[in-house]
Amino acid sequence: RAMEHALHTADLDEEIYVLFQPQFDISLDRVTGYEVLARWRSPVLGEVSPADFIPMAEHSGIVPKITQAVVRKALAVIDQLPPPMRLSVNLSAHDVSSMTAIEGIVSLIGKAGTPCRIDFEITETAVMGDMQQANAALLALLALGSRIALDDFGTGHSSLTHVQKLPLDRIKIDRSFVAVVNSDATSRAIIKTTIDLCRNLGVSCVFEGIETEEQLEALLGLGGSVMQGYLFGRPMTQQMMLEKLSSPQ
Ligand code: G
Ligand code: G
Ligand code: MN
Ligand code: NA
Repeated sequence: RAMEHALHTADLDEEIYVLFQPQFDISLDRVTGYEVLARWRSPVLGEVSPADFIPMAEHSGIVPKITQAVVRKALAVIDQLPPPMRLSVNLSAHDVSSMTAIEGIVSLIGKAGTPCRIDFEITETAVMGDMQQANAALLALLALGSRIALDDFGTGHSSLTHVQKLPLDRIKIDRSFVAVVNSDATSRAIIKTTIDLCRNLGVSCVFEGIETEEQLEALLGLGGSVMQGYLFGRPMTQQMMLEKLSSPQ
């Protein structure tokens, strides 16, 4: 209740801030983009985890406002990233369940004018309600030049219908599979099959939550190429991201 009230009265542009986590392409041997991760620093409640406030925001319908604040922050930094580097923003169910919410995002990106280097991540759970509407929403983003990733793949309400019907550029294999890649043969088989699926579809396959060299080696052995996780970089501030980019390794 207190959280809901604090969120509804929050100055979102002020209280929501974002961190950036690198995505490393093995075959290109460089960081090709960053996932943009929302954080909330409430003057009343202090730091609130997105694991707490995103579901609440989703439930109370305020999530499109948060998403738009995050998109504005991504647009404010994108020009400082050397092309072809891109940023990737997470979407929730409400962002794609009405054209009004999607038009808010489209308008922000349209106003920025420059060739679009903002991508989006959507979970299977978020598109479940009305797949046709979600599809139309994603097509509107695609028309801007954004790319769409299917996030947390393999968890929640997985269905190959999503892969079949949605206009995807990448699939992000959930970190729960990565975590056990060296101890669970079933997860390894699922990863291998998903890599093959991505290859056959011509979409890229991103691994999340890589924390150890052992996990990385196993994924490379299975043919993985785009990696995200603490081993490659924790979510970092804009300042840290830009400093790393300007300092030679
Ligand atoms: O950053 P962290 O791992 O703590 O995020 C926890 C969850 O919150 C993840 O599922 C992540 O996708 C989600 N999340 C982070 N930022 C955003 C955001 O801007 N919008 C939405 N919808 N979800 C986000
Ligand atoms: O649901 P989504 O994939 O968008 O969530 C991304 C979340 O995963 C972020 O909250 C981020 O902080 C978290 N994360 C990123 N890398 C790692 C990692 O290597 N290990 C763990 N445990 N979490 C990670
Ligand atoms: Mn994500
Ligand atoms: Na994910």
